[in-house]
Amino acid sequence: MPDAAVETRSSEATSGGATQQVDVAVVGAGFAGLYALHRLRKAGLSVVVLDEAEDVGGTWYWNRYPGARCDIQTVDYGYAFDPALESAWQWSEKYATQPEILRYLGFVADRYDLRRDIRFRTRVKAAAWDEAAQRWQLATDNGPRVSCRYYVMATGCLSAPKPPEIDGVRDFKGEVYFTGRWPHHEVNLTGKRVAVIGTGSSGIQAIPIIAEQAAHLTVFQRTANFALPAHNGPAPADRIALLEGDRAGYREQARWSLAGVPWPQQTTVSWQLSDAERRERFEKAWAAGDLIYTLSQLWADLGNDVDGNTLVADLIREKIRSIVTDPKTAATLAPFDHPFGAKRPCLDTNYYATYNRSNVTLVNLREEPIKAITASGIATDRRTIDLDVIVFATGFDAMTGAVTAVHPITGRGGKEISAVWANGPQTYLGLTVAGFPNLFLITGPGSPSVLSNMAVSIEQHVDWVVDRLVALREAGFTTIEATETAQAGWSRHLADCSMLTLHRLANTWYTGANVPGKPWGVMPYAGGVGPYRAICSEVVSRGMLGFRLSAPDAPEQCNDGEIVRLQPDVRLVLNMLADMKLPAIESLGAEGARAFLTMVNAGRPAGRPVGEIVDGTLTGTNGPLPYRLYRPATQGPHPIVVYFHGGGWVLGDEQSDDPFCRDMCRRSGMIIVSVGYRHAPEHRFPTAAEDGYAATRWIAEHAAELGGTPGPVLVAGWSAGGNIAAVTCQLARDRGGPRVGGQLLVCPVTDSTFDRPSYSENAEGYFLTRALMYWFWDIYCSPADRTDPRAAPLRGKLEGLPPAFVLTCEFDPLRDEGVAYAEALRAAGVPVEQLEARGHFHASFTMVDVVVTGVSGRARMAEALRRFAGLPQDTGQLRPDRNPLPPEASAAAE
Ligand code: N01
Repeated sequence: MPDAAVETRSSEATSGGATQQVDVAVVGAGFAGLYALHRLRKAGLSVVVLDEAEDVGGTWYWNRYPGARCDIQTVDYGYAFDPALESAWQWSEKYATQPEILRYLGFVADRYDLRRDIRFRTRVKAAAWDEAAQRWQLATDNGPRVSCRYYVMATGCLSAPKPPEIDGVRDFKGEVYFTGRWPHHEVNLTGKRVAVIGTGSSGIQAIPIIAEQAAHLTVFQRTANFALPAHNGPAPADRIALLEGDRAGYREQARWSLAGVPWPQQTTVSWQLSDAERRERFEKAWAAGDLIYTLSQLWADLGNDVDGNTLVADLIREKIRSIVTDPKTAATLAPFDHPFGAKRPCLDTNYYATYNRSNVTLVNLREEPIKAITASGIATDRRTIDLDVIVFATGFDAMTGAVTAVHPITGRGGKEISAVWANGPQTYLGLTVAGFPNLFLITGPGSPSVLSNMAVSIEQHVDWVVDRLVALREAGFTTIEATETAQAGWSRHLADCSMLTLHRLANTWYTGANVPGKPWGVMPYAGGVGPYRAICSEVVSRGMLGFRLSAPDAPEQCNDGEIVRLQPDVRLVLNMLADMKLPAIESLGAEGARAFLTMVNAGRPAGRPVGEIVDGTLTGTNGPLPYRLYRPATQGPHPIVVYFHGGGWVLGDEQSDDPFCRDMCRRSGMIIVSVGYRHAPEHRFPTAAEDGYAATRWIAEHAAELGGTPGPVLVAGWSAGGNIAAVTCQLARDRGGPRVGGQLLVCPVTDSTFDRPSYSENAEGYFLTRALMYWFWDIYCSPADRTDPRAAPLRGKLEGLPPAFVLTCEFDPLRDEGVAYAEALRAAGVPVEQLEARGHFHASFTMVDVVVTGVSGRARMAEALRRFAGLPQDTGQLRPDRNPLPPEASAAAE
């Protein structure tokens, strides 16, 4: 029975009467369980590992289908904790086969004498937290029960096969196999009519080999997947040389990398490269045969921007068409419904070429779905295919299934983990779960796990857990448990991280979309291996933040809180700035600060192309002012937005917010005119305010010459530029024009007092400091003038102003005065849309293509501008990154 093949993996034996008492019980004797056993033992803890298999290997024990091999290069896919182990083992290939990896794990088990503490053929039937004993009690199907202080799930991420979900499986009279539970005996497919259902990594590896054996192979494909050629062979000499040149350095670099393989971070973006340069990079990657290289080294926007991604997806589709001779089959094999990398891409050997064989047929389930499996084969709604063998390569109930499907786990108050996770997994760090004391998940949901080189992530998790258990013992604690606050904060951080990548745009097991009824959510941590490692260390250095530590005879210790409140990319930017130990801007003097800003701007990603950029001069009150005009690529005329840059009335010019102006131009489809207003200390208050007003008037009067539509102009500005935009609206109302149709205020300065909470909460550490704001104010405006509404628009009359969009950032000294302005505008009857951006800092939304999590906020700003101008809402044609975000994702930045 196929279902039985999935569900019944070991014989049912009865538990003995005795109970095995240990410090730690570990479930799973794969990569994670073996290393956990080794480290726990070395730490002096008594351990038992339980596994229903007959030997070590975990996923590599079960997944022995034809063609199974690793798709991370074997130089990177192994233990790195012991250099002597590394020298004692030689991989024979670039990508090792399943039998070789299994031999390796057996070798490791022997070398560290691990088998003596492993109970094979033993399934845990239930695990329950015993409140009285403060221990976990485990029932097993073979041998004694286990009582342990700590319980470690080393069950992997892909260990619970998914049921086939196709009617009639039980009726089939032929042979049935699951790639994830391939029999240990020889399976002879020679001369047989075989079907493979599923074209994920397992199917794509198995199909070419099965095609060579079978009389006929029919592949049932529901979703075409991206596959790259492995070009297997000996390990590449350059990687080996790199590793052997500095083994410790190589491994350390992997630990701090994004994916757990030591490739540098790519900074060149796709639009900086010509078509020929992109093709050259792609051909190099195609020839290299390396998934992580291809995902990370082509161009920086491949993984987070739909347009950057489409460029590579198109090149892969072109390759498929060049390999597969039948155009209809090639078209069916070309993935079309998800970005490259959003669903796990595959590494193949002769996969696409296999469809040129005369004994292989591809059935496109999108065109002819399976009606049922019958006694003799598979019936689609167009035909019946007679078969001797059906191979299900239909995947796994990933990540959560690897925990909940193993056995009921009952924590405090009788709560079961599957009930707690009914709406999606809740963890702290992907390692622990509130309400489940002393339970650890190795590479659990919420950790980098499957978005990383598992070998690296497993070692990091095991090391963290064992180090914590040792520290607990030394401190006299016996129980550790995540708090609800910490866990909820981690869920928010996970959702924020999911905005960094395109995984949310695919139906994939990463999000649970492959299992009917499973709650949707990007389950692995998408913020990268290195940043994650730093966070785990920070939890410890901040006094076990988010954990409750206790012991029967000791006072409880609980340092509650959220470990990451910043958006993940904001955190990276701020950490990078902190590491650079830059001087305080206000210590540089105005000239020094301007030179500093020029240097910083030179290092940022180039802005994206727009239709046209024109530099010109307009007439201000006291002479000419420079401007830079950004025109969309679409047919004009276009509404005009007059833009004022940030820089505290002291720094910057009409070019200094260039990427933001380009972005607004592309997203809104409007002309942006960035004004070079005059700066303090050369020109103090009210010069900037008056220049802003005069420039707006001039631009409105010259709209037609500039290619603008007749009618009101809009104003926008960031920071001090937001101040000028707000003031301009008031002056335009009071001085009889020009007509302003709307105002976009991004982190605006609206008042001249410093007593609101955001000034003290965010006084330091978030780039714009309180001291810097003091300095800006002192240079720009004397204290006597600061109550003038042209300096502090919050103090002006607000009735009759144009509609506003006010954006404020949580970690910004200016947050509360921005919020106050929005509230005051609303109270004065002005229509206001407000975005209080959680986890963002003052520069988040102008750091285009650096702070990727700012995308949804900028999309909303552009929509507001279009609304102010009376344009229809963007249908997706205008935006460069037309991400059809699920509602959860669009809300994440707020
Ligand atoms: O599973 P999958 P997998 N009717 O979920 C299809 C790792 N791995 O075992 O995409 C018809 O990727 C399903 O279609 P769709 C690796 O991380 C690593 O192949 O849901 N079709 C899909 O095509 C990998 O990602 C290696 O529309 C059905 C396929 O079955 C992960 O394991 C090797 C269906 C399942 O693909 C899982 O890979 C192998 C149905 N009812 C695996 N249900 C290495 O090399 C599902 N499908 C290390």
